[in-house]
Amino acid sequence: MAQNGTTENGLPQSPIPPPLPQPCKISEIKYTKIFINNEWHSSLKGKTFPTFNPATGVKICEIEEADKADIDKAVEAAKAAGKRGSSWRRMDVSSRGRLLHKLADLMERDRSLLATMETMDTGKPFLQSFFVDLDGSIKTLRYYAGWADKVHGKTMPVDDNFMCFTKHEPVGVCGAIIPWNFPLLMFVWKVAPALCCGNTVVIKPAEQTPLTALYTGALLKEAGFPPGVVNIVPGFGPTAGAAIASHMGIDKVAFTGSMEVGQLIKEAAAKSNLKRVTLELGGKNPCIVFADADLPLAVQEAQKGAFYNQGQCCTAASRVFVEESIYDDFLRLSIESAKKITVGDPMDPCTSHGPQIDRQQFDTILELVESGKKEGARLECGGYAVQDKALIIQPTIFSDVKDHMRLATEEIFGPVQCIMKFKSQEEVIERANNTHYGLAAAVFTRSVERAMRVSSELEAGTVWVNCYNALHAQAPFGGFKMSGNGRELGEYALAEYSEVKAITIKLNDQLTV
Ligand code: NAD
Ligand code: NW8
Repeated sequence: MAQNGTTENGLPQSPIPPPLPQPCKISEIKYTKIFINNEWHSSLKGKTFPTFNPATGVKICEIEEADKADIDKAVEAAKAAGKRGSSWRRMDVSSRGRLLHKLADLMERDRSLLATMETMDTGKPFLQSFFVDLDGSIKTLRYYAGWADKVHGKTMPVDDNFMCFTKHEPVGVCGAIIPWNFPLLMFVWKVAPALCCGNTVVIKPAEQTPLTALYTGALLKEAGFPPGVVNIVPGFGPTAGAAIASHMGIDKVAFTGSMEVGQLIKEAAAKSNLKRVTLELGGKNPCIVFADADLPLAVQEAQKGAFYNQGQCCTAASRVFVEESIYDDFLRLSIESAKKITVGDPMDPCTSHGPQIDRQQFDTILELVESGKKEGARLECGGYAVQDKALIIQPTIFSDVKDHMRLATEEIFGPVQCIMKFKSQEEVIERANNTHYGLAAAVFTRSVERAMRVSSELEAGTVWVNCYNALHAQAPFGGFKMSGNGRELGEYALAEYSEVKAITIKLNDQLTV
């Protein structure tokens, strides 16, 4: 809604606010099998694995488990769907765009259902699933739908006797391996640009969160994508994931997840067929608050940055540097605000903070909290699990965090905000950049000049000024340094999903007048 009593299209705003979206009643999960060639397949080995609701610990359903042989089958389907002469290959480019728009329409139609399913599988608050994950997914699909007929080559002036131009062609079969923190959004970030450029896809959702990806399989079929264009292979990393990374029939792999696994993926790609690799591997993102910042805004945004999605964001603001003169005020306001966060049942519209994804992540986070206490950081609030509420960790703030502590060097992936003090601009830039990561950073200041200077000097793929987690389908997203290779979203992602072919034609001099 625009302000001043009008909606975005200029019509008067209704005095009654629209009702909040409600979760759906899901009595049964319909899509639990491996999706190949627009059909649902059982696992060749006959294995299944359970997926749990992290808010209740209750098993939701069993999922057919893909292993190497199932991946082979999916790759064959993807290859056939993308081969010369196939309907997908011959489809005119604007129809490709229409199919992506159709998929976005179907996601809009089933938005409440998908948001409910996402919340069941991840534990993220329902309204966040509805307004962030679904909104981002639909916008990303529409953004790439628009690009489908606009991926141009160039004409190069060489010499008079040649005609030289480039064509952007699909890479071929694109593998994708995605994490559990934004299951549907990450699915779309990989699949939408891949399809926009005419590729076919074999994608593995995370073992913790396969539900919305599989549901989207049914929507892809309903939208009219030809069989084999997208194949969805739920399974585990060391089996199904590793089979994708080392597959001789896969031409490119896109991965989002941990740095350790990112290294394995690149190694497997190198040792198999040198497939193209794009990686998004998280960060230890600095958030710098200068004394001239709008303090309440900085407190609020830094906090959102630290705790959004229970801190399970590759972009999490996990190192907050605050200028000395406002440090005490910043800390006090942050603590007051963190204590007000409503923790609890993610299906409840009042909840803004739910459980961590699983017991393993929960234990790792609490172990890092313990390390912080031992290493001498000051625990200001939270720091423990919420009584009787499985897997929920109270939003946690540490002050007096020092650069060498594990809290300040390791990715926590939990609701832990680490607050540190700085004295000068030069010092804080040096400290902010002193990490192997380089995904995102933020600066809070009222000075345009300082914002320009500091954002230029920070080593990060994204820098937010006076905001946090401001992601858009139009803007490229990805890491400097060990946070990754390549970019997702925006026009830049198209380059990761196309091969450039240079065609040079010799012109016959005899025919010139
Ligand atoms: P992970 O890297 O193990 O998992 C991500 C994906 O990779 C999943 O689909 C998984 O099945 C797959 N995978 C795992 N091992 C694989 C292998 N050997 N070959 C191919 N694929 C493999 O991440 P995790 O164990 O779920 O989480 C551990 C840590 O990773 C977190 O604490 C966090 O620090 C980081 N993480 C980062 C992101 C991100 O968005 N960058 C997302 C999730 C986790
Ligand atoms: C694509 C994504 C978004 C969007 C909005 C708000 C908060 C957090 C995230 C986010 C198109 C349009 C909007 C977020 C999403 C993914 C990661 C980290 C943060 N995305 N958002 Cl990895």
